[in-house]
Order: sequence, then C-alpha cells, then structure tokens
Amino acid sequence: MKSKRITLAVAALAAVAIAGPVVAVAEAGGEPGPAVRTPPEAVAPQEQPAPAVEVRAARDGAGKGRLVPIAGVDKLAVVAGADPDCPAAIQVGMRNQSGKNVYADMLVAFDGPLRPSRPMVSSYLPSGYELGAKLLLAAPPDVTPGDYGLNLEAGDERLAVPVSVVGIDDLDNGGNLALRRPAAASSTVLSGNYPACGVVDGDNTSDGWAGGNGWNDGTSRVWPDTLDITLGAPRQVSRVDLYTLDTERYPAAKVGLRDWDVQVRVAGEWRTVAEVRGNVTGMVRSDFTAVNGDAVRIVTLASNSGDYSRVIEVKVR
Ligand SMILES: [Ca+2]
Repeated sequence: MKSKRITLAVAALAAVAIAGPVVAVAEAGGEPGPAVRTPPEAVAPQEQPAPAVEVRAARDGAGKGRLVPIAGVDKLAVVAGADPDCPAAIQVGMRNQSGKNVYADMLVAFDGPLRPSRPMVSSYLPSGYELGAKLLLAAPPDVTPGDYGLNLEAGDERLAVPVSVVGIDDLDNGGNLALRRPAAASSTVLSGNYPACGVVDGDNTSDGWAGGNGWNDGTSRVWPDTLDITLGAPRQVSRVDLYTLDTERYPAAKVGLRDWDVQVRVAGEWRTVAEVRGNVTGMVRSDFTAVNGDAVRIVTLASNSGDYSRVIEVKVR
C-alpha cells in the first residue's frame, strides 16, 4: 500500500535537511570543444529546497495508545575529530499511536560532551502518522572516545540509542580504507551542500545528493579536477570503487562522471593505477596490481553533462 505523504516545512530546522536530488541538468551531448561559449554559471547546481521534516503514515503499529520516539538505527558510531562538514547523521522522530491528533514535542539529549544539532523536534502529528527528521552529531577532536547515549523523549516514552565515539584508526570500516578519512578537492561548489568529505561518509546512494552526501566541484567546464583521500598511513591498495550521481531523474549517463584516472600516492609520488573512460553507469570498480600507498586521488577528466564532477562515494580496498 502506498503511504500517504505530506511534507511540512519547519523553519526551526534550518541547519538540517532531508533533501531530494537537486541539480541542474545540462543538456547531454558530450564534452564541449574549446570553442564552446556557454557561460560557466549556466549549469551550476541549484541550492537545495527549504529544509523539511517528513510526516508520513506510520510504517508499523508498535506503541499502540501512545506517542513513541523512534530512531533509524539502534546504535551510532561517531569519529572524533571527523570533518565537521560531514557529521554523523541519524534519522529520529516519533510515532503517534495515541488515537488523537496532537502537537507533539520530542526532546533530544546526549550524555557527555556531545551536542546534537537540535535540542528538540516539534510538529503537528495526526494519529497514525510518524515524523522523521535528520539529527547531526559531530565529535570534536578533544572528545574522549567511549560510549555515550542519545536519549529521545516523547510523551511518557523514552528511547536510548548507544553512541560510541571512536578514533579514526579504531573505526570499524568494513574493509573500506577510505571510510571517514580526510578528503579534499581541488575545488568545491560554494553552496556547502557538496563537500569533499561526502565521498567518504559511507553512503553510496544518490538519495542524499545536495544534502552533503557527495562532492560537486566548483569550476564548471574546467578539467581536470582532483579529489584526494588520505589513508592515515601506507596501506596495501588494489581496488577503488567510484560512485557517481545516478538517479532516475539524473542518470549517470547524463550527469555522471565519464572519464577519470585513479592514482595512488606511493612514497610521495602519484602513480596512475587505473583509467576509466566512457562511463555511463552509477558505479565503476577499478582493480589493479596492489601498491603500498598512503593516499588515493581521483583525477576527473570529463562528465557526461560536460560541466561538473559529481562523486557520491569512493571506496578503497
Ligand atoms: Ca557519500
């Protein structure tokens, strides 16, 4: 059954967003030649729409007779000192099974020195509906690693979500050497919604494009661009997976990255280990002879829209 969805813009939530894919699509047509006179600004990505909290028909009926807090995950890991442009995110909200339509408040609190991006979530919430909002959490470098708690309180109900703060070298990266490592780009579009660190946040879907989930360079129709990820120490590297923007509305074949080189920094020298040309898909896996390197660089050479480099995620193994 299709959920009935309504979206309420909430001005108090300006710091966060659940944004749909937003990007201006240039006309497809390949790489522009040197005589192209299109102004560079003509195809700049749009700003994301007004931040919103999503209210939808409740997806499960637990908590009958009550207003209950809900969370998208049952635990959360936060890297101490991670790039503040890419804080850890968790979906939080509440479900109204009370049988009455209410103006509902949910209080958000963390144990210890961490601070959530908002102290509460408030919304009109019809009976049988639930509300979802993104909560951001960054741990400064001086936060002591350890176990903390996120506490959600709505009505008479409380929900505790364990939060572990870890040093980057102690993060369970699932074998992805790039996860949460420092990322830097030759340029980034100024809006702040496309940070380089978005390519190492562990989210390889295109859903959060324009919401911080991927990188968009800031020099339209100027190539190459570079995207560097440092690995903390020399590591054996033999595979790089690159995810570019790819949605139904904005398919990779029209707006995704087309040509790029993969480089690994070995003993201070950048070495090209793979070349990708003519890509029209959302993900390309590059395998190569293992090298011992302390950084990975993507040198972008062309996109299918001819304007920008758009990278959702880079995984290194
Ligand atoms: Ca990402």
